[in-house]
Amino acid sequence: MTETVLYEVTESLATVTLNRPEAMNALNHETKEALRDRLAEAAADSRVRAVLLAANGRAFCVGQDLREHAAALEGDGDPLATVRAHYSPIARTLSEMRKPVVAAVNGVAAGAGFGFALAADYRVVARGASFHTAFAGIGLAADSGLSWTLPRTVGRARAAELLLFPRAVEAAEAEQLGLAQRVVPDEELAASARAVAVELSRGPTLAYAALRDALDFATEHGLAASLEKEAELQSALGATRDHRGAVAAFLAKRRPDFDGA
Ligand code: T3D
Repeated sequence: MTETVLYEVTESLATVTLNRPEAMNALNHETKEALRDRLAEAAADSRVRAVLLAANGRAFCVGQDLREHAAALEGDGDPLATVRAHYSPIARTLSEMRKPVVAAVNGVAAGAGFGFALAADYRVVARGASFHTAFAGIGLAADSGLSWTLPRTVGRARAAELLLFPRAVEAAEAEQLGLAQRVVPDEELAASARAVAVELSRGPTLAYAALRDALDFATEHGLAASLEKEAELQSALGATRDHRGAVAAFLAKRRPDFDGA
């Protein structure tokens, strides 16, 4: 049987690939379980220093598999229990792992698929791809962290517009809004996204984790507290091999070699 999520570790990069191309990578139970577990594996593996989230086929991910969801609506129990069981843990792992995450957005990213892409640190987006909140179109609000990440990325007013009036946000607009950090021709997506992820996988992993912390902290706190957080994080990084080695490399006019420690 074909695996719905592929997982590969090459050197210090883990690549997690959604692999239900015939279903536009809609998230059925099996795919959600596999995605949640593979991402947790990448987060816990100390050899892995960056994660690339990619997808096979013409879509990135169209969110919940609505055929499966329709069946769940007819059954007993809470048909939305999957939000706590799958969507929230996946969004948290993507957002909180101690290493950077790159999303290669090859096609439409809708609903939870949009949420997962936005939980990444860096989105490389194919010119033919798009983002679609989708939720209100089926009478839902938001999950997979979208109510948290979207206003932080595009501002509250634009987030409200995109959530209240779901529509396809094409790549060019996504770049203007900050949803896409890099837009590339469709045929260059795989190589471009991989190059970004490989570069991050060879970088100062602890500094990247601290940057995640600092950015998240600063969105919730004032200047004084954020300055204190910066000082705390910089002090901790001062003791790392990567920092000391990079300073020595700079003075010796060499390129630094980071090993993530
Ligand atoms: O359990 C819970 O529900 C809670 C969790 C929620 C998390 C979520 O993600 S909720 C949001 C679910 N997703 C959606 O509502 C998106 C639904 N899809 C669309 O709005 C559109 O398909 C797209 C905007 C994503 C893409 O449009 P387009 O024109 O490129 O494609 P299409 O023609 O609409 O769809 C192509 C096929 O994919 C079609 O099937 P068919 O007619 O060829 O047999 C369509 O039904 C199918 N498809 C698209 N999205 C889904 C789907 N099948 C199942 N589930 C889907 N989400």
